Amino acid sequence: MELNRSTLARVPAAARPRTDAPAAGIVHLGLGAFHRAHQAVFTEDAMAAAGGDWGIVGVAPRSPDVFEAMRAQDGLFSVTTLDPAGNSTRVIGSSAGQLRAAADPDAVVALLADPAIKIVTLTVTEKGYKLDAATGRLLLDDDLRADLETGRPPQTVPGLLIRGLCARRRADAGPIALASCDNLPANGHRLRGLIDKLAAATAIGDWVRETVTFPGSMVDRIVPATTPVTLAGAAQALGVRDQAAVNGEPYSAWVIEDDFPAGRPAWEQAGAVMTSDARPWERLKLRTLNGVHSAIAYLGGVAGESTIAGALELPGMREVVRQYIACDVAPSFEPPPGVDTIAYGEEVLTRFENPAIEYQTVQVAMDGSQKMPQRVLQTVQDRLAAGHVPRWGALVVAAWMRFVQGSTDDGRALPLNDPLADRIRAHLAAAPSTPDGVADALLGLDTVFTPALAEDAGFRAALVEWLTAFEKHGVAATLAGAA
Ligand code: CS2
Repeated sequence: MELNRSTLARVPAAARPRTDAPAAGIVHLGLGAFHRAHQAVFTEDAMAAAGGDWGIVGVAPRSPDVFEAMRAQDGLFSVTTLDPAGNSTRVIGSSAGQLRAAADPDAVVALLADPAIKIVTLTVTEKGYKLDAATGRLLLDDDLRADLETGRPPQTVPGLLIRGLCARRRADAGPIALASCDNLPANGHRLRGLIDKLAAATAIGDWVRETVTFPGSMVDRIVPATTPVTLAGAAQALGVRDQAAVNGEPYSAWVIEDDFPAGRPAWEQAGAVMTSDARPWERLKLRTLNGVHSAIAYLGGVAGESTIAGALELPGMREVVRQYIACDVAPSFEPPPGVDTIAYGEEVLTRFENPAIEYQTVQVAMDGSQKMPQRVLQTVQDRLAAGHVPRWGALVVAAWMRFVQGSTDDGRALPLNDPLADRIRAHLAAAPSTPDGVADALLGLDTVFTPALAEDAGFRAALVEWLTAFEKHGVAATLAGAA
């Protein structure tokens, strides 16, 4: 039997939703596991504590799977918290409908023009924003151009948002907040910049400036991709099948800029922190948590480890990432008041060690061209600007360069799942496969490396040194020797 409103009575009482079929107030773009284990839970808890019509209409950009599953289940799904001290599962009831952008873009546009909708949240991943990862500038590719210049149903996220905002203005549906919940630096400012630029071309620029806000936020919870084991665990805990189940770690955090002109759920009553500037928190999290996650993923992946927790057990790995945090990450920025970056980094390592999470190295490794700039390269750049060649930062970049060559040290294939995959392969194929050749080929990717970074001789030398060590000894022995 499937989870849905009519089978809820079979679910243990303590696991049932804390809200009851709320009316829609939020549209969320990106129905992935992260959203379901994060914003959907905060919003349900906020409504349970303080009420309000803040049901979430979830929009799946492309993939039909989650959309179909949630639709069949009346929008219900469960979140299991994987805690070494004991798991707990609860059904989340904050959903107020589902749409598929690819199949029904007009319905999404109509919803954005509905006065009941007061907030749009986004988890569309780094690449969804069509921004140059190195500089944050708009990437006007063929897809986005077609969305803007032809009357076709929009296929990109920026195209969809602009079309929706134009419709909202025509309908005079009032103010709205567009809140990015992706792991981008200054995500609110980036989204504002993107929409401002596109809005100017559609003559709604003034209206956007007066009516639309772009609160930034730092989002944090480790949510591995759902597997058959996730579904089996959820079925056992609930007594009914749940095809949209997700797992997450016990830790969960959300720091949000309080700039919602048409109101918002009482997220602070659900544990979120409302602030006037989330950027210091985003930088701390991106450079420390995500940067170290990527470091472990590339080093561990090439050494043949399939999970982050497993990769942390490689001899030397913990010591090397601690050096990276202490020598390169921590000195690269001012942390938020009262936070010590090294202590934060230790907490992050403890979270990564959670054996129940089984986060795949290849999952973190994907889209490296979009992730490396804000996670690692800005750290490197800030250290170089301060007159230090960041030895450990260079190791992390070299590990990415080694990973994208496509095989583990013992010759097994590694996936290159990245929007720049073709360019990366072409750059590598055009250069000699020596450490110097690989470094130069990949430093030439101008949407990943800024000119200042690509032309820094000290940084290049450090990269070549690590790539040479990988070639001679492999990653595992390099880590063991470096620690
Ligand atoms: C991870 C993140 O897959 C990845 O790239 O680094 O999804 C990470 O688990 C979250 O940002 C944690 O909040």
